[in-house]
Amino acid sequence: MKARDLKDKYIKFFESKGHKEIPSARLVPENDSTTLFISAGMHPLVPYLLGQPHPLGARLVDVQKCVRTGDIEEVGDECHHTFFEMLGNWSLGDYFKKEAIEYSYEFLTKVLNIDNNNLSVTCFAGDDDAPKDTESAEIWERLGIKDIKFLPKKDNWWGPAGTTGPCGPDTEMFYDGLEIWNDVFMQYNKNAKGEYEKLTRPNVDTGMGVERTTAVLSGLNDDYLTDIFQPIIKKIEELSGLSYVETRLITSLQSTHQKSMRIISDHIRSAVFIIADGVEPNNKEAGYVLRRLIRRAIREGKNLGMENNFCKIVAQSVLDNQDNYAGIYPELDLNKNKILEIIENEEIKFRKTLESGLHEINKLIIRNHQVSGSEAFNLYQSYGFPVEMIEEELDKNNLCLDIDEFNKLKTEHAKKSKTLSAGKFKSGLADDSHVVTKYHTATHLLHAALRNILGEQVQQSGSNITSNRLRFDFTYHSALTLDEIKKVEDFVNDNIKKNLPVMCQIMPLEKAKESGALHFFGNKYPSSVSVYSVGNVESWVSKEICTGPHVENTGIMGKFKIIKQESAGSGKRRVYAILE
Ligand code: ALA
Repeated sequence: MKARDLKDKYIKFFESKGHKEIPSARLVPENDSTTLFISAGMHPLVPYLLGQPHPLGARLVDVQKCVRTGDIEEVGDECHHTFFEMLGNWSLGDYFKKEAIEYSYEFLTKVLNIDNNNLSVTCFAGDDDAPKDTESAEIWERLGIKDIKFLPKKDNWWGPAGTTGPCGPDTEMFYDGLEIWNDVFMQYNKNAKGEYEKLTRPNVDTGMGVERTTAVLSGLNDDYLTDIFQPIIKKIEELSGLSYVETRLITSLQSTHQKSMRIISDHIRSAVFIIADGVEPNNKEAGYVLRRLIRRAIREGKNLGMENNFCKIVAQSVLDNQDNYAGIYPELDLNKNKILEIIENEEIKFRKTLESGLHEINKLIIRNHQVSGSEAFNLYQSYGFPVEMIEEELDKNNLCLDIDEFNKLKTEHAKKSKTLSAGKFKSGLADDSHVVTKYHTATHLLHAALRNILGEQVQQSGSNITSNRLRFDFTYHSALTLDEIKKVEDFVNDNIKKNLPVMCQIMPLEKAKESGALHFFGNKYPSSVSVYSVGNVESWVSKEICTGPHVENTGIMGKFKIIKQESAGSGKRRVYAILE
């Protein structure tokens, strides 16, 4: 089966059950600092799962781009990926267990024609927080599923996506023992104290991984043999002169080659999608993940003897997979030149880094006849120099690295960053929602102020909010003068003092655009959108297509102050601002 068929069938099936299709959200969460990437279909829908009405109603369906980097070290086997697509259907307080399970069953057996006997399911076994999910099991039983297991929270409970938020027991579906789908019954909200409060309006959230399910349905035990990855693998075979499936080779060598090809195709595909959503390689957060993905791909290329620049060519094969992506992700086509250029430049840069790293290693070898674990960690940390290559260099000189010391430092460092990112998670939308909400409205006023003072060429190109500050990127050619900064601040503060109402209207996309509501150029929006206006609907100060949430009146926002400005790349500026 082709991945595209699965996606089309899924969307069509749920449309026939009254669901509205929504476009995939960008991979980088907007106005949400809780995570670097969208990691599940429900993730962009959190405000709606918590009760905000969705402009398209209570039944939604989509295919959502996701990135999970927690599993990055696992990539290389048959079924792990950093980027993947997730199919999902949602009931926002509409249907619950009975319909959700019946829809899943009907789709699997009637649309995908899976034999009942090849299906098995698991349900939640119950614990102190929530009871055993006998209801789901009974529904499955009535439908004729014989293999039903009850498993504890670690297996049959999903969410919250962060530390707090909607979550609940789930029921998972397996085809010949392989998991293909998960129906989550979001009945609880985990609060900051770690308690599970019952939601007044329970939701259904489901997730089906496109890569895994396409493979399983095609009778393949390797996701990389599907039409999603084969064009990329073919390109790597061509570039390396090696075969993905090579029967003449001894098994271990073949599997090393396969592993490298999988890592390259996974990582470059991720890089393509991440760049398409506006991220550039750098040493921080999402940009750093992107950098690591490209670098890891280059390192794996070395295992296949690919010493010349290849990432751009592999990236092109992802962009060329029109069968799979055309029409769903317009951002790929819109940004194709930029994507290829960024990937190529990053590769050139990294190859230079490798050269200077090698030089550094050889200097250490000549001087000290050794590279210590901490020197190796420094090279790894500051140059991004792969430790395997340090080991290889030492090996050439009959030396060997104290890998235990290196690993100890790496683990300590990872622990530190984990604590940092857990802190980051805590400061996000989920926990400090009212502070973040104020910053969100401040972002709209700032956007309006910049356009008012600097001119309409100013366009938002990104934003990020924590509970301590907002960051706003926009198109503009030069640094703001002190006078301009003062004027922008005054504009925002005047409108805060006026205690203006913030109104939300739901309208067709075309009408929203006609009404002058600002929106991201190139974003794919649903046919009906919510438009937030600050001021009166007739004489607004700011009007933007946006998912919210926002304050009801500007008066409660406090005093707005710009604390820093810097360049955000060519033709782009970045300002940081706080509310005091
Ligand atoms: N949110 C659920 C998942 O990611 C459906 O598996």
